[in-house]
Amino acid sequence: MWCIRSEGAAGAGTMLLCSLTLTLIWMVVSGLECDMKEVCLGSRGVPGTPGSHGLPGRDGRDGIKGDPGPPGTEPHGPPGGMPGPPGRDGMIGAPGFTGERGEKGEPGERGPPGLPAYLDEELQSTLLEISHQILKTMRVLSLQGSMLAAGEKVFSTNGQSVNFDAIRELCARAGGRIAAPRSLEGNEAIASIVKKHSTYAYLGLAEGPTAGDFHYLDGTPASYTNRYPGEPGGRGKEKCVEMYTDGQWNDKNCLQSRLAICEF
Ligand code: MMA
Ligand code: CA
Repeated sequence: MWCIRSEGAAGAGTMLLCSLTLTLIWMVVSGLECDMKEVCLGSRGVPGTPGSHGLPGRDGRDGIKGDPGPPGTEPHGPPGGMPGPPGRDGMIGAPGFTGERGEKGEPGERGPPGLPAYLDEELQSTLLEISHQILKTMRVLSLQGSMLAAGEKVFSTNGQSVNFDAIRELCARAGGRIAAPRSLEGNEAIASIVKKHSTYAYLGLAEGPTAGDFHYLDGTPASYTNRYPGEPGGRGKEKCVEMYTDGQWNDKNCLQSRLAICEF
């Protein structure tokens, strides 16, 4: 806005009126205030250039803690990363299978000298107790007809009739051998079993290369015989020996089914 001051001349008075009128009009149009002693004229100036930025404000207070982020998508570290240190040892596993039996070790050192067995009262007492128990067991088995004691031997049968080789095998599996009479007592014991089962039995004897020459299965010659009259009559063709129900013997082929009697 610019102002023209009044100087009092006639032309100037007209001009003043004109200026005053324009000023008033301007004042109404533009809404500008003006001192009555001054004539205000002009238009709004060009805006000045923007001031420079002020200094940065102070940091604000910390915000509230955010929610945890989603799990990462890389299960392992980024490619090219160094491997981590080894993990801790796992739990102890289940026991493995039993290994093969090792070789027998060296004999241990000789123990301290002990009492002779006959002076060891505890040992003697234990042996006596065992022999009593065995005697009782043998009495029970004899009562039931499961065994027959004769001299040093015990005879027994499973009641089955099979061929000579099968009898030898089953007696060996039982820890004994096919019964062979070596005395009258033994022959009568075996004969009692044969009579009881009403069937013939093979004996533990075999014919050698010479016809009529019989021996035990360990090769020793038969020291006791109880031949049926006229036997052996097989002339070398009947290699086994059977016992009749009267206890007498007959040479016989080895493939018949005969009662299996074992001795122990
Ligand atoms: C059968 C056989 C022989 C036995 C005679 C006795 C025929 O053969 O058992 O071993 O000697 O009978 O007669
Ligand atoms: Ca015969």
